[in-house]
Amino acid sequence: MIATAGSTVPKFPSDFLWGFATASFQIEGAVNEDGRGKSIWDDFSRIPGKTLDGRNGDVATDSYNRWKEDLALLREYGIKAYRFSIAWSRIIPVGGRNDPINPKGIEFYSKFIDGLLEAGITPFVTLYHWDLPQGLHDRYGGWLNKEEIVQDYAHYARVCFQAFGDRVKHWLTLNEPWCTAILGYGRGVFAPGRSSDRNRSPEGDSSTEPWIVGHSLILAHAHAVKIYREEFKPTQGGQIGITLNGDWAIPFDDSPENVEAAQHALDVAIGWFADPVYLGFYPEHMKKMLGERMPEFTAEEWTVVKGSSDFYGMNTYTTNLIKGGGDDEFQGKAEYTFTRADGTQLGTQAHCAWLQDYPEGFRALLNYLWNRYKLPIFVTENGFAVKDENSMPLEEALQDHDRVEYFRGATQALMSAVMEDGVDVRSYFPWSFLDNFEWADGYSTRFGVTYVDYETQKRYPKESAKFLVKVQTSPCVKSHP
Ligand code: GBH
Repeated sequence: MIATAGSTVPKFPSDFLWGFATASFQIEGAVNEDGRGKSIWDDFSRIPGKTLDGRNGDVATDSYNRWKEDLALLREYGIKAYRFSIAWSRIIPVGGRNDPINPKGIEFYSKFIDGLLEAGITPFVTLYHWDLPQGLHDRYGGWLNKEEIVQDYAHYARVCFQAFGDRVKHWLTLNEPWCTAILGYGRGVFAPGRSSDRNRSPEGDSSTEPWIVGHSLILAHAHAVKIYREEFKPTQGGQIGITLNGDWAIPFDDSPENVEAAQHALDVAIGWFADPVYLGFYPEHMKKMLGERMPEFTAEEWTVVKGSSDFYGMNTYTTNLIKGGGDDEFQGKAEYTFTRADGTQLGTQAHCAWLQDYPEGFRALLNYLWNRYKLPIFVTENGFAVKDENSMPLEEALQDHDRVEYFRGATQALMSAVMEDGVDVRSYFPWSFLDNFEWADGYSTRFGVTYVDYETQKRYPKESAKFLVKVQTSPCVKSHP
């Protein structure tokens, strides 16, 4: 709804969390320090051919050792909040509910959280950003084993609530379960690298495993939330939810087939997780598409799953044009393109093939999620990788014009969604605070608002960091008295 004279114009919330985001394996390095156990990404990223530049996560941005320097930079930026993730295998090196807890791991995050709070920065903590303890993968197949993983994850979550919940009031259970399931067990491009493609993966079954893994992920999330709400929330008083990836889907044209396909694309990208968690059912399209391969929840499980998130956690990067057809189940049997019917491109192309800049899609998706799930939205990731930034000289890379334009469009879309459409948005965390280990891309794709020179580990603010710091203090988003 567009606000008109006489109607109440929604205000921009004064406690809105502006910040930056990162994830443990992408920045920490120090994989053998202070008793950390291996994660599934350790060895996977060392296998030749698994990352574009052949590099791994052993050092990354060395943030485990340089956390004070990172904190000083966050403080210099003057942002209000910082989203980071905890490495499960630093807290419980082997991972399981009967395995030893590592006090050094707890101490590391505890000190970091204290440092953030002293700097007036709100910690926004992800419990799981893809770095499953290798020990659990070896012991029982990790996410493929629902009975075990749900209990082990719930135990790990409880340990974190106990250790950090007196100071952390914003929790995310899982980052982007779609990626864990599809990229790790369907396409085989992420750890643990399972798929049906025997040229790529020695083991795996892309037709069944992703759906089994998705099911375990939903239950693990829901049980952690149940524990938080029953044992911690009454005294600690924080909020907890899941964060999902999802990009806006526009029908390629207005043919009924393509209009339907766009909804199907959203059903698999978002509804697979959001419909069970927020509404209490799986999307019809998925049930039809997968038949007996779609694991069902028991009545008892549904009572834990339905309503298991206090807010909508949203990671979004782009918009796709959707055509019906094709047999890619991971896209809902729809085809994705950025090329319009008239041959033009949707927006500016990023370094990654899957990403173009289209701010209108961000606004549309915020409205879609608000109308469908009716909960406050925390935008926990949004960002852009400038084409060929990695091969530019430093001075040129710091002038990241396309990223600035991306964030200009995105923050304007965000303002419009809040102030004109009345969408309840509570945070905006650009991805990422630093250039970092970009998973299967290695270090060749840079998403940071801060440039990292991997030779020296020196950090340099890009134009986009300066732009975003300015936006959050601009008059229209300043606190209302
Ligand atoms: C985020 O995922 C991650 O949370 C973050 O760790 C990462 O660094 C950041 O994006 C930048 O990539 O072509 O089939 O491989 C973003 C969601 C979903 C975007 C999968 C890329 C590729 C699908 N991602 N998508 S495919």
